[in-house]
Amino acid sequence: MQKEIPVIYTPASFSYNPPYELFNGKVDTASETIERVRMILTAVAHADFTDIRISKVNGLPYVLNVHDSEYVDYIKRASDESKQEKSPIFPSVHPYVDFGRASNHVAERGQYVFDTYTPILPETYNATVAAAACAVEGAKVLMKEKKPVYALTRPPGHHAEKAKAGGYCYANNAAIAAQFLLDSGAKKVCVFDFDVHHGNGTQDIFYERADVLVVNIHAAPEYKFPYFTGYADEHGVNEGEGSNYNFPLNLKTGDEAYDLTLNKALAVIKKYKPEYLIASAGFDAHYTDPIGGLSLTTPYYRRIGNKIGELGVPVLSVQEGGYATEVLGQNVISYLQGILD
Ligand code: Q9C
Ligand code: ZN
Repeated sequence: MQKEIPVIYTPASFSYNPPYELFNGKVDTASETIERVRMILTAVAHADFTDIRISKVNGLPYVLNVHDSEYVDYIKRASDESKQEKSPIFPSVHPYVDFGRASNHVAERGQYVFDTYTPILPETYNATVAAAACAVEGAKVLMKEKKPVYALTRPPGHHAEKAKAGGYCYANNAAIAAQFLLDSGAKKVCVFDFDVHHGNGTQDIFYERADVLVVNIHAAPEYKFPYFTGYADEHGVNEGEGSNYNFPLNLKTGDEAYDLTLNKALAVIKKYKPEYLIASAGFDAHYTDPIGGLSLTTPYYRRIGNKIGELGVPVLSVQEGGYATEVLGQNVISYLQGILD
């Protein structure tokens, strides 16, 4: 059997460079850098089991199948505004009543972006649509070839809600791929998210639906971003009741304890019997990650890949976080190798 993993990326991932983030009111170094994709691409180029492709799809129609058109239009307008102003766009006032209406550009900044870590730059809109296209192209390959695929998406996606950006994410690449598979005839898809942060965006998008099982393992919201969601009792509502699972972990959780939780999460997935699995693959649970807080090792990412591979479900891995740039490429390779084993 031929063993290879197509890697799909876009040059647009190299086009934007967040200058800083605002953390608790102070200017802080941006974590989500171009260096991240550079390190991953270098690592996959040196691995002999990868087949590197550039995405050619127009992502916009697929983005609009998941995100509100007013929100997508805002990201586009704010990108243009950033270019005019020669300055990144940050929010300052967030909606403080649930009947709030955003009718000027200051209000919109708070309406459509939920934190101060996610600036909008001149290139944000294009890069966002192009990254989503990588995930869709990955899903197309998955359907056709029924083999593991990896979408090297930057900006990442799992914090982006239907109508809000946040956590360095503007379009939810994994959710867009899942929706594409459903629109192409699949009945049951699972998104499994092992980024160290809770995938609040993916949870938001599918919270009332039973056609997508969303399973998350992450550092508990008591300690880590996104702070307000990711508790174990968030199970979904209405039709979606019972198709959302959260496995929050204590800080410093290492390979061994993580593995017990991983087994529980995979048992939930097995029981659901998805036709396709989308892995929201973040590598910020690594012990050297500057913002993560958990303690996984590089060899353990291979175990995660092994166990995902053993499910016997075609899997599309979509790149999320991972900020220890020195080891990011090795972590990705370790994980992908694990899927193939
Ligand atoms: N300056 C993803 O991993 N926290 N997003 C920043 C440190 C924001 C992470 C605090 C974490 C967002 C895709
Ligand atoms: Zn993360």
